[in-house]
Amino acid sequence: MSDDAFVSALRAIVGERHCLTDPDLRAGYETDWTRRFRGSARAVVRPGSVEQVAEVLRLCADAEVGVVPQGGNTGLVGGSVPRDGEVVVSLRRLGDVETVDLDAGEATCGAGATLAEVQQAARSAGWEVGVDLAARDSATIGGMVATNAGGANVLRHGPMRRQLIGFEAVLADGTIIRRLPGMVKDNTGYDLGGLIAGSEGTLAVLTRVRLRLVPPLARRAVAVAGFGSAAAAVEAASRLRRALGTVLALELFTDAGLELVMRHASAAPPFAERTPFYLLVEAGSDEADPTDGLANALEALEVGEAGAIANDAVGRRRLWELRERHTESVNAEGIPHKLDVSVPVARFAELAERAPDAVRAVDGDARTIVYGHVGDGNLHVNILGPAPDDEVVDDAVLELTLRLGGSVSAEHGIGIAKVDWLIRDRGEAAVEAMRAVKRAWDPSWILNPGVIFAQPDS
Ligand code: 2HG
Ligand code: ZN
Repeated sequence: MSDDAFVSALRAIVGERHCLTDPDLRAGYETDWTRRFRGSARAVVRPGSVEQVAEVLRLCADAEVGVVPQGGNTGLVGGSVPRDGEVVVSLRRLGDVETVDLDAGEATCGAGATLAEVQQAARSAGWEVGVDLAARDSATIGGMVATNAGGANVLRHGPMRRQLIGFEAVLADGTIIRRLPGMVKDNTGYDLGGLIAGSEGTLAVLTRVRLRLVPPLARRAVAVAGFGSAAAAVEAASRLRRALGTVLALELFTDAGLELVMRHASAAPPFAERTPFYLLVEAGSDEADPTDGLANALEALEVGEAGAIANDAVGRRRLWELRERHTESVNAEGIPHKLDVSVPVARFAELAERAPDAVRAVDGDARTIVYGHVGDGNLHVNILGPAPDDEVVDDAVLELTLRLGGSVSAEHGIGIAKVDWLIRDRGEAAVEAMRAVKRAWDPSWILNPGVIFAQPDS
């Protein structure tokens, strides 16, 4: 089939308006959020139904054209942008939040609904989504399941895979599979939804998702405390976890990161004294106000005056922004290298302290900003300075992570950024088992080619 005939066939499926070939219109779909990863697409299509997604996939399979599924394009490892002439399938138009089951505490929505939209629907029905993250206004539920996104509340509710109780997806040959009734107990053969979760668009294209919801906590309090070392902050985090009934989040950031957030997000520091490390803790309760309990627990840590606490919505948001606005503030400084890694909690402080040294050892001019989710052992190492395709600093951080017994991807996925590291992390046998799944589900290798592992003949 000629290129023109292929594009005409795409147009016939999704309609003229939803098949973008003009470079200006494609541009926003072709570059990732960090601007580090970009490529060009043969076309961007925006299907309006699962049937249209299925037809697009059938056409692409017949023509042997790669498909890059895309939600909110907030991924950070290059997995949602084209590499070389694929068709980008944007799921944004499948954005309805169809039902919230009040009794069961479950929501069903299109893959293109944003997290904020689902949170809004859940809240107005008296429920809450178990996962929350800073990109909530753009990140879509389909993309979040496809990447098994984590965020700040994994400590309490787990990542996206744990919220998933039903899905609808289109396989590489255009077959639709659907399992949406929503039953927590459903041991009926292989857990296909669990497999699609975290497969980064390489096994199927998610079109609809059913999520379990969690009961909202009536009261919350957020505190930020300052520490002289990462080790002291991590030690405090585990003491707080034991002392407080319900801990929703335990987050770490540094003074270098705070400086950037103050510069780019017009934020004020949490308190007058500046310290090398900061720990943010959020506690919740169904009944009594958790503020006193949190304040007492912090006092017992003896961090002196270097603490701030808030239980009203505005005050809590102000403290949360100091942590959540790191990503955009780092981006405002330049194109970052982003390493999202995790280590056993016992090695977390060591990683946070040693990562900047490991970077400095290979690039004396690079700037390293670390922040992350202490409770999960998940550190985000952001590096500014090296050219986007210079991977020396990336390798140094990933090397250190493996030496500390960690994982090269905690919550952002492998994408195209860490393909070479997958085998070093998992070993040949495990990666071969993953490839076998890929071959069975997508024999022509058209779904998100180049993501997670290199194509067989490349
Ligand atoms: C976060 O925890 C996100 O804020 C983004 O996972 C991490 O910017 C990053 O590196
Ligand atoms: Zn994170």
